[in-house]
Amino acid sequence: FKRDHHSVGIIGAPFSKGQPRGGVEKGPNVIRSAGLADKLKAQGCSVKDYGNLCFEEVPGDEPVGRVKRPGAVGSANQRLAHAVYTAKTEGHTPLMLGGDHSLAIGSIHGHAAAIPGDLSVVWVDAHADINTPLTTHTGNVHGQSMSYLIRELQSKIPVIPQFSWIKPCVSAKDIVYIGLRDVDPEEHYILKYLGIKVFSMTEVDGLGIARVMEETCDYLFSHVKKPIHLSYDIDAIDPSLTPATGTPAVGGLTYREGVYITEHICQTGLLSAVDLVEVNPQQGTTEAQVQSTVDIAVDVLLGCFGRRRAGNHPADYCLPEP
Ligand code: NNH
Ligand code: MN
Ligand code: MN
Ligand code: MN
Repeated sequence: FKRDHHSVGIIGAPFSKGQPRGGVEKGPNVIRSAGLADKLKAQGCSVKDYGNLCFEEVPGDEPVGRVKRPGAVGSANQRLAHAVYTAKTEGHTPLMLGGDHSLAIGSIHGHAAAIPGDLSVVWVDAHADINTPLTTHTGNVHGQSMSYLIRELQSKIPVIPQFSWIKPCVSAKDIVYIGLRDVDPEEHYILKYLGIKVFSMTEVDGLGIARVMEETCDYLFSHVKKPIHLSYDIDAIDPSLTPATGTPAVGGLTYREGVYITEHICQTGLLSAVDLVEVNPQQGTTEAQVQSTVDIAVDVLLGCFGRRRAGNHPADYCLPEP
């Protein structure tokens, strides 16, 4: 297998207006404070931290139909798309620290713009985040991100002026979902209608995570090997382990399954950009709950960038001579 040394471009996206709960904008700083950059360097990565993006206040940001905060969400994602495009173009593997999952719109958009062909998306989440503006019950854009990006769904997406810069850039056949267990009926219909590959928690239970990952890669690599965009919502992991998140859903991935996914994707050599979203320190009831959530988020990211539980050593290591 390949052992590629990533240059990681960290982009903090302290944004929370794709959903109603405050605190998720603190995600980038709490994840950094857990020592992410030093740990990545210790395992052989180079790291460029681009810092946190600044998002503008959008006055009078009234809903468009059911879609809440379209101005703030649209402009934050446009800014993020540019940042991810820049990091990718400068030779880094963008690592976007959210913030809520509406940020996947900008992250995937910027990634797609920076590579010559198409990309594939591995979406690890309890939720499908594929509601259209017309199917959403909550109006929260973090539950709609994928709908704006999938080419085959565009005839079902009404015009939202603040989102007019978004060009659908992902094909339905290039998407794999892992970890689903809280899917709205309309989302379930959309997944079937588009024939999207889904490994829900039922498949994780039935096949085991090793076969799920094997089948994920067989499926994605059956034609050309496209660069992978991994969009990892921390609520994919069981809330007993990662409780500090806005919409916890029981029956999630174990720590081992959550990390195995990243180890497996790393060893394909095709990982091209990563999102880690929905860590919300204000949703933890104790300091230990927050710490556990953040520590697991960091371990997930270390797995993305070369950490293996069997152990690691620098490529140029030499045993000391007596
Ligand atoms: N499906 C719901 C919605 O559309 C919940 C989405 N919440 C998430 N997604 N946390 O990852 O709002
Ligand atoms: Mn999500
Ligand atoms: Mn492209
Ligand atoms: Mn989720």
